[in-house]
Amino acid sequence: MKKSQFIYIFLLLLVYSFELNAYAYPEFYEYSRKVSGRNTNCALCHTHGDGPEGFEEGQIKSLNKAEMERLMRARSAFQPGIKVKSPILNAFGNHIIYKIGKKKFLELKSHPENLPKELGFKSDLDRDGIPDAQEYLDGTLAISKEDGDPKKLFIANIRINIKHIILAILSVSLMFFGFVALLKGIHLKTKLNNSNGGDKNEKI
Ligand SMILES: [Ca+2]
Repeated sequence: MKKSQFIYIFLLLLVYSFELNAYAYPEFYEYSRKVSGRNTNCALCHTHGDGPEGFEEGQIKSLNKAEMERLMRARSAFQPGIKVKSPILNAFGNHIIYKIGKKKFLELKSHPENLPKELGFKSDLDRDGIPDAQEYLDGTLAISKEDGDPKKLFIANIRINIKHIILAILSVSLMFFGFVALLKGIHLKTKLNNSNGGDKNEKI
């Protein structure tokens, strides 16, 4: 057996042993589901909506050697500040590991309500105006700008486009006042013409 094959099999066994003890951490999406009332699932943080266990794309048994190594690097990132790119996690899942580290993340399993506070409300991965931590509480995807609380998306869109909205209102207002001024001008000219016509008739 080649050395690379041996390493690959070793990594597989290591990952599977981890999986037996830690399957997708449902505590987090269950908490999100409870507080939001939305039907959230593993897709909150994982590449695959059914979680990491399985043979499909984004699931552990489909990973090649390079992906397996990335997975192991992510799983050993116990301290915060380590950039990871786990193939079974989406950008939000990877951001959680980067922001708080795997150690803190595991501690939060018994207190998933504290995850937003630990993450903070600055990061907005999909740039839809709703912070990642808030999307966790809302049960929406932090990696999809189409997925968000409608009212919050509406307000966020107004904030993002406020300059364009003000410019549009100003343009419409100017057009309106310009049109009114034009009508007044036409009216005055017509009145003046009628008045001049009347004077001429009187002279004749
Ligand atoms: Ca967002």
